[in-house]
Amino acid sequence: MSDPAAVKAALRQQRIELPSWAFGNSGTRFKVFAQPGVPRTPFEKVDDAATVHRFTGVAPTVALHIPWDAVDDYGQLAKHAADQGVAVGTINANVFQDDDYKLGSVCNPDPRVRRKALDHLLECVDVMDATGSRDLKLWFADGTNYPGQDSIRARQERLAEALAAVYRRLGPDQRVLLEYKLFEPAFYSTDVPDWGTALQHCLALGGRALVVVDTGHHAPGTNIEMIVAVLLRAGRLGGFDFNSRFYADDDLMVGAADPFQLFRIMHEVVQGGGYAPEAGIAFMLDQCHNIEPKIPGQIRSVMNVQEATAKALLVDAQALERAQSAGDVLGANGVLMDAYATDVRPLLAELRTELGLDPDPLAAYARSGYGERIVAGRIGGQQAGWGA
Ligand code: RM4
Ligand code: MN
Repeated sequence: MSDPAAVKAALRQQRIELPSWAFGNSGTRFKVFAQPGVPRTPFEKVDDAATVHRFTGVAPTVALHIPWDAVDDYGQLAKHAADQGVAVGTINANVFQDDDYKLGSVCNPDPRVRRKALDHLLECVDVMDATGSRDLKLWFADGTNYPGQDSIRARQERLAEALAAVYRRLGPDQRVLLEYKLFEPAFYSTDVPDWGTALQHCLALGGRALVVVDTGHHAPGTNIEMIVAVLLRAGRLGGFDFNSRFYADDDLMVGAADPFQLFRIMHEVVQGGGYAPEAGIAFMLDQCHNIEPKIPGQIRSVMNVQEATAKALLVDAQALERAQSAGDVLGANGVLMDAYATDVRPLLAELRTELGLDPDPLAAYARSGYGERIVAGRIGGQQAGWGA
């Protein structure tokens, strides 16, 4: 698709999900730097997410993390979101922040701890019922630090058992997205370390179990777009957790470290038929803004995904196919690079104007005074954060 009008029409359809935790305080294991104006409640996180949507027009859902976003009445939170023009998206479970989980959650050798972890996952499905969420996203910090510490095989069995129990509990329109991560916090073995392990568990569960690719969760140099292509072909790509990393997982802004990689990933998504809304792929951000302001950080991230997507949509698929079948190595590479080298910012500015938005979301946000209002208004209470 090299026709700019068609590219704009496709970009209009794009939906990017924001993570509630991006608006809370975050940091490293060394220090969390608090920022003024940070939300104290899930309701205020939703307000910030809605603000990002107001200026970008393509981020109408916000993912929750339980218990960080636990509230008494999820229906009320969903209604608050709707009043702000957004909706609650994916529900993320958290079985990594309790003393009981020192040796793991659903893979823990102690059946009592496994039960507790499973109960939390099932409770997350209750939350989905109340919010109308489609997806449950599971990331497990489970693993071991020392060879021999626990049985790798037994831990896989325990994992399979817990996943099966969660899968049985899902409603007919609900899905489970299983996320993998190479290492950390476990330093020797991680129970879901890679897409192969995740896919194997998903295949055992059924068609509504899908793999989620967190772009920061791979070894340096991993060909992530290849993983995307393979999962898409298998019909098991559930979504993305977009972020960037320079070294290990660090949740920097998507497209900041390697915009070319993001383009290559989006190219595989587009070519593999994963871009259309019917493909059901969730394009989510999973980021933390430790040192930069959070709402502009999210706006920038949304824009980075849009830019990579626009370039991927600009690839002349027919010319690429012709060059590929003719064995024209340089020609095929040239088609891809032509799209990547295109400055898509004017096209995106045009699209925003057509959508009734300001062509420059960051400047418009800065002018809006929202940042100053939340600093002045959110006084007292306990700022949200993940409390490292
Ligand atoms: C994990 C993983 C999850 C996210 C948490 C906050 O590393 O990426 O997706 O829920 O961090
Ligand atoms: Mn993630």
